[in-house]
Amino acid sequence: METSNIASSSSSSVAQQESFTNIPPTASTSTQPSQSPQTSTTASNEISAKKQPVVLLCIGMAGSGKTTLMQRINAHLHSIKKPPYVINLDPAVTQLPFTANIDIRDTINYKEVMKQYVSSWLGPNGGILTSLNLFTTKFDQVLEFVAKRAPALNHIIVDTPGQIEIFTWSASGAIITDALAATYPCVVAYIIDTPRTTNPATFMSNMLYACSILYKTKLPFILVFNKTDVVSHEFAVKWMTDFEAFQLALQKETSFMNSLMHSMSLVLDEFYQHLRVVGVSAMTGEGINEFFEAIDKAVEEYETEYKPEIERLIREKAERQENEKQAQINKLMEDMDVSGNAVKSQNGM
Ligand SMILES: Nc1nc2c(ncn2[C@@H]2O[C@H](COP(=O)(O)OP(=O)(O)O)[C@@H](O)[C@H]2O)c(=O)[nH]1
Ligand SMILES: [Mg+2]
Repeated sequence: METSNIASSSSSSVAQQESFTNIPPTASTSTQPSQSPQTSTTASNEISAKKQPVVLLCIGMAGSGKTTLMQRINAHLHSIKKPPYVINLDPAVTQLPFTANIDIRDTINYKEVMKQYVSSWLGPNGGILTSLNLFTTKFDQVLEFVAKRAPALNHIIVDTPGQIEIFTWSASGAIITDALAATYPCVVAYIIDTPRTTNPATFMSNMLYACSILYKTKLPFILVFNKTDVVSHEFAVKWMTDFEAFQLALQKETSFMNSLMHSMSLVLDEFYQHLRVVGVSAMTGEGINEFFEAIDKAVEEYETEYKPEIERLIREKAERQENEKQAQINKLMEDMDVSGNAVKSQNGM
């Protein structure tokens, strides 16, 4: 398969957009990137001590309003003359309300990926996953582009695919997240469709999902209740801070799962302690200042709690790689010595 066919021939790039070199040919045969671009190049680097822009990862279920919120954040930051660097990682989105500096769609043609992998019956989700995997093979280039612009930036905002699990549970998603978090303060904004979460059972399953993402990404986390122009998020705050109130709401639901939900809500109570909650309307802009205040607090948390841990992991990984390298060199030396002896004995020396 020709990988160049996958690379989009889109000529819609505008001046500020970055352009990539072709996807390496090996990318066409592998749908699972195997190594982090960041760790392969800068594994031994400490996180830079100078002030770095904040990376804001917008994650959430399809239709929760990630893209609309990205546009709101983008507009807000432009209005205060601090334009962000914008990355779109959703290959299947048809229209973006903002111009991305880096757009996965300029490099990967999602429809072409689906066609070319038709023999393996790639459905829409498989197409998005494969596109993301192919893009991840180029993520070192993305990091270079970002690094060049970083000194002049305050924010890097990242839109992720509509299908939440593709980003949060794929190898590519983890590689991209880890690579960004290894260099920049990184914050997850988990976007929730508030009007569709007013049922206690739905609310709890959404919270459990958020909980799993928190533990998966291990990054500072903001719960963003979106669409507050339709339904206020007060009920959610009440449920999260007043355990009895949530139990009462649960009891009103006559369901065979009540006791299970009761036990799970006990677990979630602990999870809520680690969260920042804001209500916004991406549509009207309501709550956007509180949202930015939450980001500032999350960055403080990153600096004091997450950064030392990430640095420790990077150091450990670098040491492990160094040890492995040394072991391989030792093995090579031994092998050379053995073959040298063999040559000597063959020559009767
Ligand atoms: N009323 C209202 N609708 C919103 C808001 N944010 C997003 N939407 C709508 O929700 C739908 C999904 O939004 P989108 O940003 O594409 O969601 P995504 O799939 O998470 O990127 C669109 O129809 C948006 O217009 C909001 O704050 N209020
Ligand atoms: Mg979207």
